[in-house]
Amino acid sequence: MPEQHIPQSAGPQSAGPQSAGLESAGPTRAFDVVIVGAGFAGLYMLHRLRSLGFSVRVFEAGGDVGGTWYWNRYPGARCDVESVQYSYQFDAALEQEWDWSERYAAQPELLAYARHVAERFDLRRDIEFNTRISRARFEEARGHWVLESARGCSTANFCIMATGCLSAPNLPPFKGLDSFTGEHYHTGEWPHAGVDFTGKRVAVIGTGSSAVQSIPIIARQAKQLYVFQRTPNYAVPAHNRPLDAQDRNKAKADYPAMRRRAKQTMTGIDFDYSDQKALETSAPERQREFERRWTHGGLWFLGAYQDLMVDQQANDTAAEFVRGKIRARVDKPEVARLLAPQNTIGCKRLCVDIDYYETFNRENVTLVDVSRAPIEAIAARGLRAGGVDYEVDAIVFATGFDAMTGTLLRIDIRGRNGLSLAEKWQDGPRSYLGLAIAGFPNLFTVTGPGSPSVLTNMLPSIEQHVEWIADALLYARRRAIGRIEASSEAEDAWVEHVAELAGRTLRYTCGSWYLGVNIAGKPRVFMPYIGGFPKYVERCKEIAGNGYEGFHLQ
Ligand code: N01
Repeated sequence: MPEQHIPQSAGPQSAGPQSAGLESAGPTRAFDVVIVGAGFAGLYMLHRLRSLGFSVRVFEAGGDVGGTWYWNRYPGARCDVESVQYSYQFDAALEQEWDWSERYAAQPELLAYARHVAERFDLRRDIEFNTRISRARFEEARGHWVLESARGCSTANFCIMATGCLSAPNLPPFKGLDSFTGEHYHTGEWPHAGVDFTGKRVAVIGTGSSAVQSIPIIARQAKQLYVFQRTPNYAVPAHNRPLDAQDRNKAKADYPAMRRRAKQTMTGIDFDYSDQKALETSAPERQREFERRWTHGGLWFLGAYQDLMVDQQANDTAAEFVRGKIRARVDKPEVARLLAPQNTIGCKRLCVDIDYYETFNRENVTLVDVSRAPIEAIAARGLRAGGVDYEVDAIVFATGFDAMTGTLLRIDIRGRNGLSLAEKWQDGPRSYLGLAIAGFPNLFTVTGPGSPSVLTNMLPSIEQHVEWIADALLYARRRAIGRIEASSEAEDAWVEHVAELAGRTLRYTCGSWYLGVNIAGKPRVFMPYIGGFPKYVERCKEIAGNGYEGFHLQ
């Protein structure tokens, strides 16, 4: 709620001529806060701060709101946390008025939801679209941030990076890509007009979540589809379905209770997580429990036993169950064998599928195993792998993202004494709570590395960060504090704690994007906080309650 007694900032003011090095002319504008990104994090951050009377400007590289759901328009893109949970909870009226049409909303509906929120709270007037921030630097003498884009320059006392965890697409440097005469696309930068693959020969490279969602749909259009798989992934069925009026009314009546339950779980998702250990139950019992969860569908599967992510033997029981399902769903034993992962289930992000494995029973789909012989090169008319040429009209790179740090490091961010974030993070991301970085005063990251973020339902995690940051800014304003900076000691302790918790799990047993392994040269650091949503929220509350313990306030 707006705090009426706090005077409204005078709003954007001219701060004189632009500083040197800017890419375009025009006066520098000054705000209390600038936010980078107009996805779900940036939208709520704007709304929250504006209602508290701060002058705020959002810069967004895309042409509209939506973030992830603005860019990831590939066929089949949809959330894999149920829509009624993958939604904002900060406004009860918003919850009640929005009707989700499916158990897992598809990208167009998620984008429509983001647009609805932007309109409902009149957010667009403070967002500048098609504006990619290239540099952000802290000016020590003035105690403010200077942000630059090709369109101009702005200053603000506080800078909030709401840039998303999976927003920097990864296109590996395939030899010869420039010579390819067909079309090529990255799932994370899909054309807005859509792509029609009817009658085409298509290659999909990658078998992560984006591929698992898009392959069944591309296969139905294409004349021939080649799937280039380096590592198979585990997928559990979504059992997606339309929601009818009864489903919606039930969900709406349950919203407050459901949100409360969700806040008590590790992932911030309202699931019943078992507190049993897998090996303390009999094999037939386990089979029944896995089957029950498989039939229900979705990520809930991994909640079957509390030790699945810490005990390899326990994990093996779940992995073998899914491999059995793959063998049952795929007609050709050799294809089933290749599709069945051998690594720890849940080490890489578990995929949620609709007809993925059955797609490989189609006559027009070929699985190409590139685990031993990598894609050698791309040529004018196709790809070469394992000494075989595959002629294609289109290539889809479902090759993922430079996760968690990529988007931030693609901006030249400089803190005190000109320290660059790239330098600071050369051995991996260092952050206090995934919210603030020592050496970078008045800079906050929403769902940054070191926070639960990608291991949780993103929406509640975003909301918790937004509210924590807004409270911190309010605290500073009430006490005339101009500078908030994480201390190196608090940051070091947090980084150590995050690594120590991850080290107790099976998360280091595979090469996942959580660890940065998918990006050449990226330090191998488990980036998100794995201690669970409730513990994390509690710690954030304590820190704020203790007068922002671990922060220097001036
Ligand atoms: O990316 P990924 P993604 N040659 O990194 C392969 C979220 N998300 O976009 O495993 C051949 O998972 C790579 O192979 P390997 C979700 O959190 C959510 O699919 O490195 N192959 C892998 O198979 C997800 O986890 C949804 O051996 C190459 C694939 O490309 C995250 O985003 C939907 C290669 C990349 O998989 C990322 O998912 C979509 C090469 N040179 C995404 N380089 C929802 O459902 C890479 N690969 C909400």
